[in-house]
Amino acid sequence: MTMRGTRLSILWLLTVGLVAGATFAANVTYDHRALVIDGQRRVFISGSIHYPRSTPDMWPDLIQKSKDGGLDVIETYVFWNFHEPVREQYDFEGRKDLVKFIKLVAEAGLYVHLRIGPYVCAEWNYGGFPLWLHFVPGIQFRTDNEPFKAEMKRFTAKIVDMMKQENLFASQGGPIILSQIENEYGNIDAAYGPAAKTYIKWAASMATSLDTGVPWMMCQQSDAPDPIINTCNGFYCDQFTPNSANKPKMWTENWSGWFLSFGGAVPHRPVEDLAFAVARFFQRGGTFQNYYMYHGGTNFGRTTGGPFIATSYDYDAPIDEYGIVRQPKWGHLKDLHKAIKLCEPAMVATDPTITSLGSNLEASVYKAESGLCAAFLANVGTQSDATVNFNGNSYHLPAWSVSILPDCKNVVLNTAKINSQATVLKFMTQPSNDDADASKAGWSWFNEPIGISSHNAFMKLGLLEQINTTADKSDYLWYSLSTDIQGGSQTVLHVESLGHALHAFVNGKLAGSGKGSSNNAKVAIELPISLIPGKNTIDLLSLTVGLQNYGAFFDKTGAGVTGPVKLKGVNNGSTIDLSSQQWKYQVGLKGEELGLSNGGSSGWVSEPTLPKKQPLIWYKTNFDAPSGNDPIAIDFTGMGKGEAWVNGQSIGRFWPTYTSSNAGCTDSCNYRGPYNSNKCIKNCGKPSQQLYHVPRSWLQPSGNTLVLFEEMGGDPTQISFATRQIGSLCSRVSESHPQPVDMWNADQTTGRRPGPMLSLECPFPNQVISSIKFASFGTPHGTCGTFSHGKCSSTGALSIIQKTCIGSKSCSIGVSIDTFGDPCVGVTKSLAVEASCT
Ligand SMILES: *[C@@H]1O[C@H](CO)[C@@H](O)[C@H](O)[C@H]1NC(C)=O
Ligand SMILES: *[C@@H]1O[C@H](CO)[C@@H](O)[C@H](O)[C@H]1NC(C)=O
Ligand SMILES: *[C@@H]1O[C@H](CO)[C@@H](O)[C@H](O)[C@H]1NC(C)=O
Ligand SMILES: CC(=O)N[C@H]1CO[C@H](CO)[C@@H](O)[C@@H]1O
Repeated sequence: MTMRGTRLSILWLLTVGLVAGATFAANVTYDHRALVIDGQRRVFISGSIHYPRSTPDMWPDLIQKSKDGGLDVIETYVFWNFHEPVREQYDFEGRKDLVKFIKLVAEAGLYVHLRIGPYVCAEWNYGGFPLWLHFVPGIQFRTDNEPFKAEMKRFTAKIVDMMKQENLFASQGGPIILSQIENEYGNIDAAYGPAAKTYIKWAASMATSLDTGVPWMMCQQSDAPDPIINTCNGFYCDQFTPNSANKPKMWTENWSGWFLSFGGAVPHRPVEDLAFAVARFFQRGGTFQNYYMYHGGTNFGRTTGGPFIATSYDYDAPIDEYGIVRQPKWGHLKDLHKAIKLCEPAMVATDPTITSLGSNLEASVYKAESGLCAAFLANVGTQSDATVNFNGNSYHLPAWSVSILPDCKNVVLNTAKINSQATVLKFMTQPSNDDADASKAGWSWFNEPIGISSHNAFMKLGLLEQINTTADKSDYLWYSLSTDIQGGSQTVLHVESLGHALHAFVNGKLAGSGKGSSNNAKVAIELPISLIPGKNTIDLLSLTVGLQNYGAFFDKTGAGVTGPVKLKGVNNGSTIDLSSQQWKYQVGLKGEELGLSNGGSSGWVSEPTLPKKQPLIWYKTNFDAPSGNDPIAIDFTGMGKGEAWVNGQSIGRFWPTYTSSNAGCTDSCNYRGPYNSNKCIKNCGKPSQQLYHVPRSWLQPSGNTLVLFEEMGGDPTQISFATRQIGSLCSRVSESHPQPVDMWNADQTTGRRPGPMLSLECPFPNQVISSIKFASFGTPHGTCGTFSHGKCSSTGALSIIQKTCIGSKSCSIGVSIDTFGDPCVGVTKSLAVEASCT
């Protein structure tokens, strides 16, 4: 019922929005300072949300949370292979409904940055290129090549026309203020020689000729021809300058975290560093920056690029994979955005004047003729805090931080001082709805045949490259050989593959497996085997785990068993190379041919006993959705590697047995100093990904079908459901923090500055603060979940917080001795609180 209500109101909003939207055609241009909308320079905060990485049901909430977080613009790539899986057969339904996504953004009152590419990288399969493109005669990707340019132009024009038909460009009254052509080509264009230059010139004029009425940009392309704006991608972009004095300084990918790989640890970028990078960019004249990602989401199905990019694309983004705000990241950035927006009038009026205030200390002042003044003070040192004098006042600047002064006098925010609450999220295992035994009895299965089983199999002399052979119709390719070579007692099967993973069967038994890694996809295995007298069969199941998406000529990175394949130590001790023998090939699995993924087919059995720890088994069961509205995950503990489908929709590849290395994690992540994707990683020595998102909208209350294909051997009875919930709500605010940025405008009228406040708010609707697990005013230790009292602690803090907060959805308290008394005179105190909501 609630669902229906939501849909109706969205429909209503859409209709009203379109009518309203159609009347506001905007004139979008740019100058050396900023994008200019209807003659007004603007400071824009943008964030990436890729529509296919969530479900249409989630879109309105993700967009609203982005707006609440202070974004002005939503950025998305357009995923060519998702929309045109077969040449000239387009699909824009469901998760592919780009127009609907853009209209929802417009509805929320936000702008859109449409990055058409159509090469997108994006940790997306094959960088977004459809596989059929690879088979176009004479094609060379991303260079001055006629067949490629013709296809690129056709798809780009198709998307632009679609947008125009729906009046989605700002010039038509729609939300799109900016579009991208190509993507990070400048990083790799040297490899393409002089043709790279002509290609980029062509791409620029092709895009411009499509006449969208809004500017185009290219990221990481220092030679982007006019009028295309060249922009910066990176962890920091404060040092970037565009290639013309007429173009604004724009940052189109600021990596809010990093992506997860199977076999990798979980990336984490501390918000103090992210906020520092953003503030530095605006301090040094930037006016548009985009978080890559603001919501990362999930690589459903076989959409992940790679190889080895995980199914979760959480990205440590401000909104997590499940659509819940990640705190304090989301909240601190929200405060930062408000602080920057307070500076916008001064920032768009003039260029900054940048001066040194000492070693590692820098001030930027935006002082307009009208008298408007905003300043940013930075300490870019990684070790020591500093105190600086600026305009006759003294300011304390922690190491690696920026203070923002919207009036050139009062600090409204320091990037290292977090006012936002933190939340600890947890997964709660859901008891199985049937009795344990009943649910175990509820599994049926199908044994995938080992080796060739399809009449579509074919013979070929020698070993074939996999992507050319499968055209990515499946992850799987069988290489099969029957031989009458006589083995010895010490025969070894030696197989080399370009990747990505491999299972070798000898005479119908799994002899061993091998896998590459995100650093090196190649596989080489040596397996001791025993051959029988007479015929022996060798069946190699080679598989891909997401196709390459980045690098010069990435499309030519092959996969599969290209050899050599050898038998070492045969009867007379010699080695026999089998590479150029007559091999038999089968693209894909029997179960794929039968369409088992949606639960259909008559091949399923449920007796005599459920097979466990055996390779190549399809499993099926029915389940009821976990109750409530919390986001759902499946915990794949007990399983090896494969793919899973819920009601016929692929939730992605699972691979809980691929663990990260033990090294490289630290308990105390120091945000000070330049970030890189290996810094502050978490979860070392554990499965890279154990929990896999199942969108609520794919489930019915009961009678859902779960199908798994397990390659290596697993025990499906160990699988469980979990729901994403809030564990605790915490905050820690010091007397030395600036007061909340929200109160700035009120102060401007009253002239009073009351000092720092601590605020808590239950994140889910209909929740109230139900208990205070910890409260201390003084010198408390620890972080959320591990707070403890320090030497100095006011006695009344707990009861004061309880009185103020319990029973309310949110509460705010002044962090000062006026509220709590002074437990230690002369010491800077802070207030730490841990609460829970129900
Ligand atoms: C759009 O704005 C630019 C710069 O502000 C101006 O030169 C141009 O005439 C405007 N175009 C229209 C159609 O209003
Ligand atoms: C695929 O086949 C083409 C044409 O035979 C060949 O040029 C190319 O190198 C092959 N690709 C790979 C990755 O081996
Ligand atoms: C060993 O046996 C293989 C196949 O049975 C044969 O081709 C090869 O010539 C033999 N090598 C020697 C050194 O006898
Ligand atoms: C140069 C580089 O590493 N670019 C990467 C920036 O981050 C995006 C998103 O993770 C990737 O798509 C690029 O490959």
